[in-house]
Amino acid sequence: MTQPTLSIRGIDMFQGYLDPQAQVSLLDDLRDVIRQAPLFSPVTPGGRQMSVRMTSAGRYGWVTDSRGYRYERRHPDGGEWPPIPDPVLAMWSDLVSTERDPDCCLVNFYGEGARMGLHQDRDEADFGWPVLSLSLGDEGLFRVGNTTRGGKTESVWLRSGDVLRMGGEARLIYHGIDRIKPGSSTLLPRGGRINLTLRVVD
Ligand code: MD3
Ligand code: FE
Repeated sequence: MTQPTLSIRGIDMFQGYLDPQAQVSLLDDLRDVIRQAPLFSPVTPGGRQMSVRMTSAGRYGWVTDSRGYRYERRHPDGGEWPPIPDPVLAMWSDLVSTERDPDCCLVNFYGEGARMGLHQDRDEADFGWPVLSLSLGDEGLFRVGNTTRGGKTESVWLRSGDVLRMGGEARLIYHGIDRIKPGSSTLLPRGGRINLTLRVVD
């Protein structure tokens, strides 16, 4: 059983879960994913373009546009999402469950200046399943709030190879990424940060 290195408000952190060699290898798999399902710039239902670019792998992908936030079986370009890479599924089996695989692996790309405001993840049918997240590339300043809007927050830097698990009460906690630290990792040749988020959708 892998033990968390740190827990913040019920969010379990596994710092350095993936070693540098495994990160490089996974990056190759992600290049295949992005070749089959190119990153796109999502627009919120309110009409604002997000600074994070996204794509997905798995049975479902997460999308947003003027029609709302939701999961879809196809990429906005019309094709099916590629399969979730095996090393990502192995991480899920180790830290969450061998009973079932996640339905969606959301791929978020943060270039310099990209951020993600405080939000809850609540587009899924069953909050009983944890969410798992992996950080790759430049460090990102992660902000953790509460299960309701407002109140005090805590922040922690997420580094390349770090994994977070959000289950139980923490599943519906408000969270976001304030900024990334350009040049803090050599994993991505042109810099930036990638976050993978694994979820059971239906
Ligand atoms: C806490 N992504 O895609 S990962 C997202 O780094 C998202 O790209 C951020 O928030 C990123 O929705 C944060 C950490 C994370 C992911 C899901 C959570 C924290 C969470 C769900 C519930 C609580
Ligand atoms: Fe989120």
